[in-house]
Amino acid sequence: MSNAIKSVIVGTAGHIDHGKSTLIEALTGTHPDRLEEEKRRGITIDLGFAFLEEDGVRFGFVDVPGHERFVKNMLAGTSGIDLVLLVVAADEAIKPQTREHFEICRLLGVKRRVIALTKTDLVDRDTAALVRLEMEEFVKGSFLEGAPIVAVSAKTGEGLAALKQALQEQARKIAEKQTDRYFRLPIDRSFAVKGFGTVVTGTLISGQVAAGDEVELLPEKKLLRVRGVQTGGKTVERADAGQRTAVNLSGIEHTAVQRGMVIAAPGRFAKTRRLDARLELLASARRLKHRARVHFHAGTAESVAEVLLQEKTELLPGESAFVQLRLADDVVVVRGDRFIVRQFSPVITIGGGEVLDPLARRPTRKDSGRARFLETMEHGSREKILRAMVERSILGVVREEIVPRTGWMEPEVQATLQNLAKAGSIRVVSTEPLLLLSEALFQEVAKKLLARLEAFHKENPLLAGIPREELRASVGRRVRTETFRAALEELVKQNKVVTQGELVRKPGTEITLTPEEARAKEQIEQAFAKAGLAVPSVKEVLAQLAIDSRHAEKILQILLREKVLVRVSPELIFHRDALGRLPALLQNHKKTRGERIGVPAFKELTGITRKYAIPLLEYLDRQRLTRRMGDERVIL
Ligand SMILES: Nc1nc2c(ncn2[C@@H]2O[C@H](COP(=O)(O)OP(=O)(O)OP(=O)(O)O)[C@@H](O)[C@H]2O)c(=O)[nH]1
Ligand SMILES: [Mg+2]
Repeated sequence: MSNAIKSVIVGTAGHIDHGKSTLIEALTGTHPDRLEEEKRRGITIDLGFAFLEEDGVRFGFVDVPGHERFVKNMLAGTSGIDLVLLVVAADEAIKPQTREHFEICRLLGVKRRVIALTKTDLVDRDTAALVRLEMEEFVKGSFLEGAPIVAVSAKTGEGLAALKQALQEQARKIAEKQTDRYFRLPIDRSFAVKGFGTVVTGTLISGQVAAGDEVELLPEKKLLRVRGVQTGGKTVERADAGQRTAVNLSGIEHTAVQRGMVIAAPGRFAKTRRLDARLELLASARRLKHRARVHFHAGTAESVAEVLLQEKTELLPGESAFVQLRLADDVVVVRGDRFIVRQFSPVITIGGGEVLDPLARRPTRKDSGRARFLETMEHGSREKILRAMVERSILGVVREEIVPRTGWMEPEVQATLQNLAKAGSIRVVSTEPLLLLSEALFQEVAKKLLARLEAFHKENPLLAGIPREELRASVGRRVRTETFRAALEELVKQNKVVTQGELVRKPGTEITLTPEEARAKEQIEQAFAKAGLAVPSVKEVLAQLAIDSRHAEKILQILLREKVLVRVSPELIFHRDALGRLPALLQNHKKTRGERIGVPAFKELTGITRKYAIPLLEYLDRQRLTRRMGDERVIL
């Protein structure tokens, strides 16, 4: 389906006034400065855009400001570029933002590059040659080494053809973008167009977007409809990764959308304020202390961040380390995204790196496996990464977190999962919804259940088994219900456990009552059944039995567990049938005599004395069949 035209995003870089915008105009015919203030002051403040289509390549230019105060705008434009056009004026050579922009492009992982030595009409040949040498020296050993250095003059047009040629050559080396990833577009502008409504623009960094699509605005988590799509100023059916893209959105005011937000495939990305990353500190930076505050930039977003170091109190210039970044604002990033950090004050670029886990957990002193985990996130295979994620999760990993944390597609998740499950290292606790737990942890839960059950049988030799809910509660909240259920099922499969209705027991522990015990059980039940609501005292009932009191007490417990008898107060026990008649009695009273009922009326209704009436009413309050109001009850 892909047409023959290749889309390439070129970002300018370089010191203020070195001729970036003028050069873009000379190349494309469009002056990228748009704002009134930019025209008045003769400097670029915010991002500008221009297009050039030549020899099967559609260049989308993102022109950035060189002014040191607007580096943050530069950063929003530079993320997502394929190729950097570093502009150096021949009459000024290397200046501070030449260096800063160079470092930013390096840290963002920009691979393709062209250096334009511009304003050559202002210098003589020797000077131009000298600046060229200086540039060669400057880029030595860096990602820019070997970059074509093209001498140009936007004024005379000299060198422009050679520059276009150099851009073409670099463009040829850029791999086709993968359009089959989930759609993601970091927004750099939002405005209203008469008759269309809200339009957002940005560099489409992955996937595709077409008119009619439903997209999610993040971090707001708002679903929106795409009304139309443009690339390079033309309306298109669909925009692909690697294109400058304008998306017309319905269902939202343009003022509600800002630079830094993202539109993306619904449900595939997550916002975060805590991420684990590899951070490289520039050699030119000051040492960075644990918990230092910095400015964080990723995609078109920025936030203040706190840098948490691991087992270190500071990071030295030129060093790199695993860090956790705690952000003041929500951002949307996935594993592998690059970011830049700038010193809090004065604001200068001090480093950057790569996101390893966008949904990181709070670091703790005890967490000794964190470094190994991050190494896996950095370099590991998909299988190793998923396994490491699962192994570090006590509650288990759910589907909703896998895609946002890894950026994988659903089929990739599936394939990885199958390989791992086959290897037996992780347990698919449930598939709908997906829940993954480490096999070791799963076995631990099963072992715990078994131990708990054994203890129960030991303590309650006369009870048939432990109610499921009680067993569930005994393993605590750190075990999800799905895990409990799966572990129990596993134990049943292994014939280590038997379930019987709501009861769980060990096989071979069926309690068989002796004939005397069975008779005693019968007698107890009968005694309470016959008494109705005017129940006898427990002691009285047990005293009449032919078995000893310890046994009698146990049998009473069985009846209570089986819910044949119900304990209403410490002294009073009722048969469930007697209690079962109460709701109907109360409702009848409500219908004929109103919703309020006092103690005397309740005694009359049930034919019992005050001794029973008060505990019973309190029981009914607890059961939410009545509610106390002063001396009376309201029947609910
Ligand atoms: N003589 C000469 N002047 C140039 C050339 N290129 C740019 N200029 C002039 O240099 C000044 C700055 O050019 P811009 O293109 O605005 O510089 P910039 O790098 O975009 O500046 P910022 O965006 O503010 O960083 C303008 O007055 C241009 O006319 C050139 O090749 N020759
Ligand atoms: Mg400019």
